[in-house]
Amino acid sequence: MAASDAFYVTTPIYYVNDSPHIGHAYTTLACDALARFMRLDGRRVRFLTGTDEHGQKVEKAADAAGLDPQSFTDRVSERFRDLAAAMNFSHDDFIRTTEPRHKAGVAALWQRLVASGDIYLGKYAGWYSVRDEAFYTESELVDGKAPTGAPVEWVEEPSYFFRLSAWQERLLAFYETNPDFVMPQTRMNEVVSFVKGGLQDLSVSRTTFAWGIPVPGDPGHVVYVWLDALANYITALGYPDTGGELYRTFWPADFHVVGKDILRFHAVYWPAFLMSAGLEPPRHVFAHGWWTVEGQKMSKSLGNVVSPFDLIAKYGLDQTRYFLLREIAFGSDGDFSHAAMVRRINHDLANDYGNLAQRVLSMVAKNCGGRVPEPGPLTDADEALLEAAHGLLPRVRGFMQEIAGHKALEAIWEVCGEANRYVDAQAPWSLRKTDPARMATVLWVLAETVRHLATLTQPFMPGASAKLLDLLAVPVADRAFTALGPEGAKLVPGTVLPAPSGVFPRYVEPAEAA
Ligand code: ME8
Repeated sequence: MAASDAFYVTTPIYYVNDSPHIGHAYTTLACDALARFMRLDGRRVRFLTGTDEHGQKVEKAADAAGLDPQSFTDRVSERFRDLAAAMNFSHDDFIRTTEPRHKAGVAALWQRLVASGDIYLGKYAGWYSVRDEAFYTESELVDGKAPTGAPVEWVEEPSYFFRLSAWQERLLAFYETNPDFVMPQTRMNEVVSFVKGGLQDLSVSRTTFAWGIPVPGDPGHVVYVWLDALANYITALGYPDTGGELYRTFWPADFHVVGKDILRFHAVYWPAFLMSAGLEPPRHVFAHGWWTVEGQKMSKSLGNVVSPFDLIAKYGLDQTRYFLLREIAFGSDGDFSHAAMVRRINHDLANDYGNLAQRVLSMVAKNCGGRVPEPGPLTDADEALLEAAHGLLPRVRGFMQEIAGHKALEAIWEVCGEANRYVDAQAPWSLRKTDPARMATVLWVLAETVRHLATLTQPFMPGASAKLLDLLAVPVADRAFTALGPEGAKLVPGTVLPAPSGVFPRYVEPAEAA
């Protein structure tokens, strides 16, 4: 049983057959925001990402690049680590399936499954899709292709099988006692009906290529890449050392976050492997939706693959992070478009949030001698705004518990809107001459509100939020969520503030800027 304050979140480990695109950046970003949120909320967090480096798909990609698989995976895996740095991801560990710690863990897991009597030697004859690294039955094919549209080839080879068919009832019982094992709920329903439809034993070794982990005791076979890959979530915790600190603290995982394309592997095969090995299944698998680009499927052949590196260069890092997390409901599909990106940057970030912060900070600089103003008695309007700001954390926490980052941001922006309306209604600029004490109160209430907003936007936009907190001279020790709410830390009147500067510039088309 994991420690009660522990929180373990994982991304899929990405195939190194190709460079990272926004789909990969998206999943890890959602996990990063969640991990950052939980850390600021006082949880002991472990956040894992990595690369999936074995299998026929990677072997073929290496071959096409004219490299041996290890040199090739070293090179492409590096691109994913570069992405993590470029996106400011805060993972605690990056696992590569070619590492000795992982290979040893997979071999141990295999032996455990053999000991459970769930693995037997047979012969596979059926369809295989290298692109999906998945086996398909004849009845699953659509127009001679995998249901995903990927090409398939006929494969006949000796193979070890996992007795998945024997796990049907136990999986259904597990889903029944853990109805939110798969999130969102509609995905849980899909998984249940898939398993109710009957399960076939799963081929878990291949013999027609060599780039993989050898089957213990039978090195003519390599372990099926999905059994190899799924094990990363525990090998990164030191499995087979289940008595070790990491494993004891963090397993079972709180969330495996995946795209909907790989839900079946995580929600059916993985809990079956784990239960067979006498290990606990994860608490939740969250399957998110799919990004299209300007209304089209993102694909190399269409030449419309969006590089996160390009987005960051063009729009800025926190702008990119904000857009991806805010634009679509986590779980639903969504579309990336330049117009939508610019709308979010100029409307939500520059006009709503940036402008609020800029107005408040520049009035404080100009009219309060660049120091946090001293508040007097509070009016109902002041109390109402502060209450809204104080009430944000429990609301945002509730949303983050279901990885609804879009709802969390929506709630934060509601308060941002309220603060903008309050500035207009209170008109502190005209109080300067008539009632400077009241102006000071209004500006203090606003600065406190901005402090709440900036503290809460840290998980989503760590760089810009830190800059805002710097501009409010919030000590680093007061940036965790314990500093929020009526009992939290407050801005101290008289504190000297740095000279204000804009945090969210408007996006101007290069042609307009020239
Ligand atoms: O499947 N929209 O790796 P992979 C949203 N190695 N998310 C997308 C996306 C898109 N258009 N395209 C990709 C694998 N993703 C296995 C995983 S885990 C034990 C092994 C994201 O490189 C999404 O998270 O094909 C999807 O599940 C993942 O990338 C697939 O990455």
